[in-house]
Amino acid sequence: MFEFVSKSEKLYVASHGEDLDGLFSASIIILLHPSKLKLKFTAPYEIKNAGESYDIVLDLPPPRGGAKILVDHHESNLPLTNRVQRAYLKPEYPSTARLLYDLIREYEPSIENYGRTIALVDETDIGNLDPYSALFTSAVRKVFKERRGYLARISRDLLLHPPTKSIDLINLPSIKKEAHLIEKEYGDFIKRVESMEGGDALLVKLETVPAYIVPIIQLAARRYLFFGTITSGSDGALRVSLRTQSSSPLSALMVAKAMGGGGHENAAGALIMPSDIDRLLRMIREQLKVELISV
Ligand SMILES: [Mn+2]
Repeated sequence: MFEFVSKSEKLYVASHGEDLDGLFSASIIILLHPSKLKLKFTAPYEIKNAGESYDIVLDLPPPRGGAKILVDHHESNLPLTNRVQRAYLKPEYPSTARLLYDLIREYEPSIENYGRTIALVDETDIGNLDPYSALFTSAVRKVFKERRGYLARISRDLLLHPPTKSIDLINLPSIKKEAHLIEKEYGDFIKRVESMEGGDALLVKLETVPAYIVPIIQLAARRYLFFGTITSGSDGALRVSLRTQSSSPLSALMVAKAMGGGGHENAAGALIMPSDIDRLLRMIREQLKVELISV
């Protein structure tokens, strides 16, 4: 893995552009291969059926077009590993960045300078978000949607100012402004989310607030056994993002898979059609008392 990255003349790399894990996994590749690197930030629902091929795919399902190397930790991508020449896919890992770090540290011990940042990536990727990391992730999603080319700058910034605490994330020079804008615009909304009382199961449909606010809304997820957000995706489809407690009788992954999606046991998602919402509600209602609200 390390030899391939350091010896290749040119590298075409795809990484997940919607969260810290994807961004910092890209940072690690930048660190090893600073020149002639073509980085593409994308999302699972975009790359899964794409015909394009890559040298390295990080934290994403491998595309139909294939890849030389896949580094990932999503269990639901295991059936797709036949699309790649070499797959490093370990669902037991909390983050792809940690897996990449472990694959590389033997050859490049200097990477251990980023050990505390990797621990922060782990925390955010297993869903332990706090208001700072949620705000950071919202800002990243906004950038992903509005000016994706800027994400590489954030990946470089993560190497220059390695964050070790969640508050460091929103103080990164490349994201600070965006994070403050979101905080200013949705501050009241954030307070409302923080005061949600909790319960069995809740689905939140976003109608008046943008989809990039989802990570902030998910701060309420730990107060519910089963928690979901529904946002509008492309061409009429809805994007469902699910979070569950390990004590929930229904896991996020079970439900996401039944709806044609995937992810991790307690953090998963799917693209569905509006007509599928009833089926989703029925499936949850069999096990839990569920409420659907719009915000
Ligand atoms: Mn990840």
